[in-house]
Amino acid sequence: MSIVTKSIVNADAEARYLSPGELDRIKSFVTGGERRLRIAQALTENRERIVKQAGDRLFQKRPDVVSPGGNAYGQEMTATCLRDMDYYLRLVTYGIVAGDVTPIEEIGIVGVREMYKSLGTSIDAVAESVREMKSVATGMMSAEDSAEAASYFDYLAGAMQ
Ligand SMILES: CCC1=C(C)/C(=C/C2=NC(=C\c3[nH]c(/C=C4\NC(=O)[C@H](C)[C@H]4CC)c(C)c3CCC(=O)O)/C(CCC(=O)O)=C2C)NC1=O
Repeated sequence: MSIVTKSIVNADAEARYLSPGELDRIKSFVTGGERRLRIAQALTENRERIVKQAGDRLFQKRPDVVSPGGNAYGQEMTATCLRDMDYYLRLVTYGIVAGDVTPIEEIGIVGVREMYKSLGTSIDAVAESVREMKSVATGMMSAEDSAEAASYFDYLAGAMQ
C-alpha cells in the first residue's frame, strides 16, 4: 500500500482529516515521485545487464554455487538462479515506485527462508546476489539516485539475513 492509501485508511478509521505529519509525508512522496520513477525506469531498461554482471560477480565470489554439487550447477539451474535474481530486481522496482518496501516484503520475503531451505539453496548466496545487483545498478546512477535505490536493495538483502 502506498503512503497515500495508508494515510487515508488510517485517517478515515478515526473519521479525521489527514494530519500535518501525514500531509508532510505525502508531500515528500509526491515530490520524490519523479526521481523514483526515473530510477525504476533505469533498472527496468538495464535489467539484463544488471542480472548478468551481478551473476558473474556472485559466481566468482561463490564458485561453490555453480560447481558440481552446488545448487545452481548446470546450465538449467544457473538460469533458474539468474531468474530468481531477475525476480528480486523486479520487486525492487515495485518498492521504488511505491516508495515503500511492503511489496518487496509481501512478494519476496515472507516465507523465503523456508522456501530456499527446502530447495537446498543458500540464502546467504541469494543475499549476496542482491548486494551484487545493488553494486552494479547503483554504479550506473547519479549519487542522489543511487542512495535512494540502495536503500531498497539493502532492505532486501538485510531481510534475508
Ligand atoms: C517473485 C517471488 C518468487 C521467488 C523469489 C521465487 C523463487 C524460487 N526459486 C526457485 C528455485 C531455484 N532458485 C535457485 C537460485 C539459486 N541457487 C543458488 O545456489 C543461488 C545462490 C541462487 C541464485 C542467486 C535455483 C538454482 C533454483 C532451482 C533449484 C532446484 O530446482 O533444485 C523456486 C522453485 C520453483 C522453480 O524452480 O521455479 C522458487 C519458487 N519464485 C517466485 O515466484
